[in-house]
Amino acid sequence: NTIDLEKEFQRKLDAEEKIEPKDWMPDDYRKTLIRQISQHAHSEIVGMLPEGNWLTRAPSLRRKVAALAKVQDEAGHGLYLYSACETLGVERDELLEQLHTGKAKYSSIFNYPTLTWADMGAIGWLVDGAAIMNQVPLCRCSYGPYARAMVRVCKEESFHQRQGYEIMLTLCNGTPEQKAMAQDALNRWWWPSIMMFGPNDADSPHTAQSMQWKIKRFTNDELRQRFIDATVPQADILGIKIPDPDLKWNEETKHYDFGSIDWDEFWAVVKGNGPCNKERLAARNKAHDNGAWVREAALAYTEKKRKKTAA
Ligand code: FAQ
Repeated sequence: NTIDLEKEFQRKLDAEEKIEPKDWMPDDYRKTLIRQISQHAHSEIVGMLPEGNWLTRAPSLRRKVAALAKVQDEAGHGLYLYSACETLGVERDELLEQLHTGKAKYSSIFNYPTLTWADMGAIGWLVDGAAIMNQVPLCRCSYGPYARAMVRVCKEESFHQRQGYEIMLTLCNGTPEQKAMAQDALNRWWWPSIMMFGPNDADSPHTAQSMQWKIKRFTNDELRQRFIDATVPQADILGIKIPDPDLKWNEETKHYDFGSIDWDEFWAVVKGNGPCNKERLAARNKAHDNGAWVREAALAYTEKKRKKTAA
C-alpha cells in the first residue's frame, strides 16, 4: 500500500540509496525531476548556439579542434540528459515540443550574444565553471540515472573550463588589445554567470523541497558563493578585474562579499526577453525542421526492417 511505498522511498533517501526508474516515487518528485532534467537537457542543446557562432572563426586549427570537440560534447550531454529524462516516463518528442514552442525553460545564460573571440574564453571559464560548481553535487542526486549521467558530464565540463581559461590566459598575456578584449568579455559575462545559479534562496520556490528529496545538495546561494570564492583568485592570475565595485574579501565570514544582482534583468531573460531569446528559439526550430527528413528516413528504415523480420 501507499504508506509502505512512501516509507520505502524515504528509507532509501535516508540511507543514500539511489531511486531507480522502476521504483515507486511520489508524483511531485517525478515532476520535479522531469522539469529539472529536461531544462538541463535543453540548456545543453541551446548552449551549443553561442559557441557555434565562432566555430568557423576560431583563430587557429588547434583552437578550432578544441571548440568543435566542446560543442560536440554539449550535444552529447543534451542527448544523455534526454535519455535520463525519458526513464521517468516522458517522451522526448514532448520535451522537444516544449522547447520549440517556448514553453520550456533553459538556462538564462545562453540568451546573451558572443561578440568577440574572447567570449569563447569567458564562456569556458565562467559558464562551464558555474556549470561544474552546480553539477558536481548533482552526481550525488538521489535519482540514479541523473546522478550517473552527471559523472561523465562533469569530467567533460572540466576540460571545457580549462579550455576556456587557457584562452583567457593567452589573451591576457598577449597585446594590450587582446587583454582589453578579455576584460570586455569578463565585463559582459560576469553578472549573467552568477545569475545562472538561479534566484536567491528566499525567492526560490523549489529549493527547500528539492533539498529534502536530495535532488539538490546545496542551495542556489551556497553554490553562487562557492563559485565567486573560487573565481576571484583566477581573475587575479589573469590580471583582469571583476566588474563589481562591492566585491571584497570578508575576513569574518572567510568569503567574498559581492554587490547586488539585477534580478529584473534575470527574470526578463528567463521570461523570453533577453538579447537573443528569439534568435535562439528560431535557430533550434530551423535545425529541427531541417532534420525532419532524417527522422522520416530512420522511421522508414526501421519499418522496412520490421517487415522483413516479420516475413
Ligand atoms: N535560467 O526554485 P528555483 C550547461 C527558473 S549549464 C533559467 O531555484 P530550481 C552546460 C527555474 O527553472 C546550465 N531559468 O528552481 C553548458 C524555476 O522555474 P520553473 C544548465 C532559471 O530548479 C555550459 C524558477 O526559475 N544547468 O548547460 C534559472 O530548484 C557551457 C525558480 O527557480 C542546469 O540546468 C536560470 N539560470 O533551481 C553548455 C543544472 N534559474 O521550472 C554549453 C540543473 C532558475 O518553476 C556551454 N538544474 N530558473 O518554471 C539546476 O540545478 C536547477 O534547476 C537550478 C534552478 C539551480 C538551475
